[in-house]
Amino acid sequence: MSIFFKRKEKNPIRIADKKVHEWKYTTCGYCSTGCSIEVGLDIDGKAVASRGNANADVNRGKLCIKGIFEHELFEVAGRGDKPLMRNKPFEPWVKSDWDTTLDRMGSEIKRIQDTYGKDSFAIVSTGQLLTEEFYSLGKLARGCIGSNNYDGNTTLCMASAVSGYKRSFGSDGPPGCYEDFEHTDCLIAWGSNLPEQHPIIYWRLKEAMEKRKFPLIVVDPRVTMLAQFADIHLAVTPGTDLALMNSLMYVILDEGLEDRGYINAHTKGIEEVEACVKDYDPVSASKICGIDEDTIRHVARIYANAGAAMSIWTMGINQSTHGSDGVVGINSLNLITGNIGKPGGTSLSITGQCNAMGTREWSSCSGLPGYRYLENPADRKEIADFWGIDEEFFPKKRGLAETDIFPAIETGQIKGLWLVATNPMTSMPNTARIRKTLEKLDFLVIQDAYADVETTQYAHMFLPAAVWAEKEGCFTNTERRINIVRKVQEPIGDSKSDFWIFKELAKRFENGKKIHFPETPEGAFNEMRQLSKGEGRTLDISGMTHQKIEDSCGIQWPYTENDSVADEVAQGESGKASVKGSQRLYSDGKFQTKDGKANLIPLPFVNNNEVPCDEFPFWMNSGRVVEHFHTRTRTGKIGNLNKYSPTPYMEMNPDAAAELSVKHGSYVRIVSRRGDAVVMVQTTQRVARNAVFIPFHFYDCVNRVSLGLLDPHSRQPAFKQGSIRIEAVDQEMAGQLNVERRSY
Ligand SMILES: Nc1nc2c(c(=O)[nH]1)N[C@H]1C(S)=C(S)[C@@H](COP(=O)(O)OP(=O)(O)OC[C@H]3O[C@@H](n4cnc5c(=O)[nH]c(N)nc54)[C@H](O)[C@@H]3O)O[C@H]1N2
Ligand SMILES: Nc1nc2c(c(=O)[nH]1)N[C@H]1C(S)=C(S)[C@@H](COP(=O)(O)OP(=O)(O)OC[C@H]3O[C@@H](n4cnc5c(=O)[nH]c(N)nc54)[C@H](O)[C@@H]3O)O[C@H]1N2
Ligand code: SF4
Ligand SMILES: [Mo]
Repeated sequence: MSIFFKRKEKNPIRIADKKVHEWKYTTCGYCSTGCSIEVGLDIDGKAVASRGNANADVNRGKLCIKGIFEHELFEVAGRGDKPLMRNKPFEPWVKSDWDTTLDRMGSEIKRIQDTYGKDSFAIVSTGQLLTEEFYSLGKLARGCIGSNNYDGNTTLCMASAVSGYKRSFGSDGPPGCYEDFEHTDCLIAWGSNLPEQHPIIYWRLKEAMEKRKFPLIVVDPRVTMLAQFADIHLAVTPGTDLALMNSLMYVILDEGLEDRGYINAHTKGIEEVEACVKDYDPVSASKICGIDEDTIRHVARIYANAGAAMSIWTMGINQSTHGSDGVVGINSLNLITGNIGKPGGTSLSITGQCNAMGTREWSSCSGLPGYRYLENPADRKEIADFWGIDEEFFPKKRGLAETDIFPAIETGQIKGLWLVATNPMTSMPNTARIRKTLEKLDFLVIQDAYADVETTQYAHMFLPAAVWAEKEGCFTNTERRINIVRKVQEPIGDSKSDFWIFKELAKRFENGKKIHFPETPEGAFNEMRQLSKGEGRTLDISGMTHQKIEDSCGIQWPYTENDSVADEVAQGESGKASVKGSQRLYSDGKFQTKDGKANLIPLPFVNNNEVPCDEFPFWMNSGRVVEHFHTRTRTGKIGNLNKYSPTPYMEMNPDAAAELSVKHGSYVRIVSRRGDAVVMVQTTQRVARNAVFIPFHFYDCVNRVSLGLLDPHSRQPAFKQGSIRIEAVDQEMAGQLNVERRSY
């Protein structure tokens, strides 16, 4: 007889029947994890549900809370459905049609360029378009408009990782993959809070740890959710990770724990690094980074003695004045222990936006498509010939980064700006300055899926874009996996795909008549495949097609034509349709430098952080929460996300709060050298007594106050370090302000 009783169904959980008629394959458009999603459509073709795709190696049927409600983002308030024009900001908008709008845009760009020079019109894009759209925008910006001041919001995000990869390995491109969790013997997470920011990568890590326990070490000044799950939490003094890295290398080299064979065969510069880290013995370093000397030694030994060890990192490293150096430091730690390109031994930046990789690869933002350089004459010629234009049209070196474009507007060097899928009035540091900067523009165009984004206030023109799965094309995720967004429904109203907008605007320029803009994203993808071929190119996608990508739920580059032929032969025997691509880079120890060796670079730590003082006694840290994405243009309008985090708030240590007589749930004013903001206090031991943490998702909040000093290599702002004081405010007025500020 069964030992189980048949349970009486008292309150059975019922999942509402969404009346799904058909499920369509696509890829999540929020973070860079790259989850495969299926969107459920009802009989009328309306998106009513989302679910994870069980065959996808990345997410294996799972989604995080943002993915689960992603089908709701199409039809929320504020979507742009008509092109809008006006003569001056703050005047009423006039609805327009596409031809008139794009004609005016083309003639305004030409007028500004003819009057003030080619580079006086700037373009700032994003990490959230499809790769084929990025490639087309590159053609338009570099090949037709020809302004050198063309960059992306990725300067706020991944620029330090790109710069650090290039300095260490000679090229951008994350060398590892999620499967490395299943092979590693030790993992350090630097300034990365996976459970909230990359929940499905976290789930992969947790699964791997449950199967085979290995130490997880988290370096973060705050007790994040990931820190709570860690074996060792190093609550580093903000902005001093570099001193800690140097000290770990000191111990490893001092105790002979390094991999000499690997260092000699595959790297250069060890002598310089040895000389530099001599200044960072654990006693000296502990005074800088706040981690005690024994712990530094202990962590160094665990890492170096592990069979395979890996480091992952995100914004805690990138968004600092030492961002690029921090990335190089992590790479060096892995190089000296022989942990690059082997299963479980790697240096893996966790990317931010869904397609921050795609823009690095194909948008021509910092160069030319396919990791080519403006500085390289052969690259300029190759692309000019391929596109059918004169190579002299290209500038010979990269122009301004996003964070230098705004100051150039201030000085009058730049007169016109086109923002594509980015919302700097909320996301840039020191927004009071950004506000004044935008007011100086002769001509500002916003191209966004939502007409109510804050930056639109200052615009002369608004172009309504289709969003996410109203379009078709690819995203590349953190582990170099190209996955496909399939169109599941038509764009709303008169909005158009960014792909279409770029193609049509190109017709307004002389070179637009010479350069071919394919009619479909697949046509653009085929051009990219051709450009990716070549001896020694890591970014080779020539073996991929849109269909093959969908059949495989994503393929990791490089994936060459030869790989594809080999897979087809193997598939003929096995009958399987899916292929994998390449899991790791540099497994052969050959890097993208002239002599094939990786660079070990000495990194002396210069403390230029804005540290707390008598007047501004608290460290101010900022970041994210799981249910919101960036400036909330999507998640702020989705009930099941916004309801969990509707109010701008600040984490504050209860002892510090008691000292200042600040109550949990009350409002305070935070003040920095830049400005002030009002936030609600949440007391928690997650933050140290002299530190606060504020989610950056809200308008008129933390970025009124943030510093944003720039990294010298990557030009990425230090969002994570700065200092503030906390003042009392009238509670009623603050509450009212809070209601007014919440635009949705
Ligand atoms: N839910 C959600 N997920 C997202 C996003 C989102 O907006 N919402 N955005 C996506 C994007 S674009 C990005 S870039 C990623 C960001 O992903 P993460 O970088 O993981 O997220 P953040 O909260 O910005 O910052 C991570 C951590 O850096 C720590 N930190 C601050 N200062 C330092 C320091 O000096 N040293 C170290 N070691 N750590 C420090 C902070 O305390 C914080 O816990 O998330 C992606 N995923
Ligand atoms: N204080 C502080 N500030 C930060 C950070 C921090 O940690 N702290 N993090 C920084 C980081 S890492 C990042 S990545 C930035 C993000 O900063 P932003 O890029 O400015 O923020 P988003 O809200 O993602 O803006 C993207 C815009 O694109 C629109 N959009 C979405 N999909 C499409 C599309 O398909 N086409 C078009 N045309 N538009 C679309 C959205 O509606 C939205 O308005 O913020 C940075 N700012
Ligand atoms: S983890 Fe990232 S990619 Fe996956 S469902 Fe969540 S937001 Fe989307
Ligand atoms: Mo980001």
